[in-house]
Amino acid sequence: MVRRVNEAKEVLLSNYQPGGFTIPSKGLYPFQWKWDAGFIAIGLAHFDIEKAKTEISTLLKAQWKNGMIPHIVFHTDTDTYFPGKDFHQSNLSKQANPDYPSTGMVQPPVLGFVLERLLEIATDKKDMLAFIGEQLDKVYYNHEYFYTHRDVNQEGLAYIYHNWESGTDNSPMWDAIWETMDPPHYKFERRDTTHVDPEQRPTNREYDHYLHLIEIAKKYHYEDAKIAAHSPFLVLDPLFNALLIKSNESLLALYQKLGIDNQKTKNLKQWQEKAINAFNKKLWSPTHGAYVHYDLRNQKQLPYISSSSFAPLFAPIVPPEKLVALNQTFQEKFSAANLYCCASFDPTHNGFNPKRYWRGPVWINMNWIIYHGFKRAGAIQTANRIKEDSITLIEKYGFKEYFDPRKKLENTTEGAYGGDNFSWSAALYLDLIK
Ligand code: 9YW
Repeated sequence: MVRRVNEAKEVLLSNYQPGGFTIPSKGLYPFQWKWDAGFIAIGLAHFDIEKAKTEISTLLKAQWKNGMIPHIVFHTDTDTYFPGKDFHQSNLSKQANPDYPSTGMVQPPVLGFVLERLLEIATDKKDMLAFIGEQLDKVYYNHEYFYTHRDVNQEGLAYIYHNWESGTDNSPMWDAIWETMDPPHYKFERRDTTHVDPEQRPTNREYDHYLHLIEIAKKYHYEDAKIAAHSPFLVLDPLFNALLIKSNESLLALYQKLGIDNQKTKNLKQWQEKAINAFNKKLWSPTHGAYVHYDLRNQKQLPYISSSSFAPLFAPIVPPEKLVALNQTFQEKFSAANLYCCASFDPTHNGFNPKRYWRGPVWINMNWIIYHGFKRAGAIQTANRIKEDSITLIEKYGFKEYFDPRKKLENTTEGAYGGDNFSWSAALYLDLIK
C-alpha cells in the first residue's frame, strides 16, 4: 500500500493552533487533550522538533498548583464541544491554574515516556536534553500528585474517579459501575453527535453518568480526598497505572542522563517498587490470565479483558510466569486471523461492539503501547503483527479516530469511524513506520 507520510504531516499541521498546541480533530475535539498532546508530540518530533517541544510546554503551563495536569485545557473559547469549561468550572478548585481553564480531572500519565521518546527521535540530543531538563520536575510533581493525592490505601496505585480519566471512555467495563448508579436525566445538548454518527458514540444515558460524576466532584470543589470518599466511580485502571510505572522508569532514566540523583529520584524508586508489587497483587486475575481493573468503591476486580489488560507489557511489571499466561490470553482472544489487532475490548465477549468507540474498535495509540509492550517482552512476531496491522488500517482507511477490527465487513462503507484527520493516528503512524 502507498505510504501516507505527507498526509500525516498535513493532518498534524492543519490541527496545529496558534496557541502552540494541536487539537485532536477539527470540529469534534477543539482543545488540547492531555494524552493526545503526548502522542502528538512524538509525531511532530519526526519533522518539526520545535513544535513537538511547544506541544509539551504548552500543556505543562496549565499544570495545577498540586501537580495535577488536567485532561482538557480549554485554551480557546468555542461552544462546539460539550461539556466545555462552563460545565467543568475548574475555578471551583483552590488548586486550579487560574490562567488556564480546564477540566478537573486527569488522563493517563504519558509524559515521562513521551519525553524519553522525544530524546530518541531528536537529532540534536543536547538541545532536547536541555529542554527535558526544564520540564522534567513538572512531570515529577505530576507523579508525586498521583502517589500522594490519588492513592487512598497508600499502596502505590493511583485511582481514577471518572471514565474519562481512563482515556477508554465508554468501555463495557464501566457498565458494572453504571449499574451501581442511578443519575438524574440531565438536560444537555450533545455536540459530538453533530460530527459523528451516534451509532459510533456513547448513548445519552451513558452521558448522564459521566456528567453526574463531574457534578459530584464539583460539589466537593475537586478536592481529591472528598472525591475519593464520595464518588461511586473509584477504579484502579491497569492501563493508567502501567503508563504511570512506565513513565516513572523514563523519568529515572532521564534524571540519570541529566546527572541528577536527589530526593526526587529516591522517591521515584520507592514509588516504583511499591507500585509494581501492588499492581501484580491487585490487578492480576488468575481466572482471566490477564490484568484487569479493580473497583475500589466495591472492593472487587472487574471481570473483563480489554486492550488495557496488555498495557503492563510496556512497563517493568510482568514477571515471567504471568507473561506466559498473558501472551496466551492475547493469542486466544485478540489475534484471530479474521481480525485486525488489537480490538479495544475482548472480541469473544458479548459486550464486544466493533463499531462503537471503546467497546471494540482498534485505536492506534493503544496499538502503539501494546506493540512496544510485546517488543519489550521479546515477542517480536506479535509485536510486528500489531505494527503492520496499524499501518495497514491507516493506509487503507486514512487517519480516522478508530477502526473496525473485522477484516471482512458486510458493508464496504464501514471500516473506520469517529473523527477525521485524527491527530494521534497521524502522529503515531509517523512513529510506527520508522
Ligand atoms: C472526549 C481526544 C479524546 C481522547 C479520548 C477519547 C476521546 C472524547 O477523544 O474522548 O470527549 O473527551 O476517548 O481518549 O483523549 O482525542
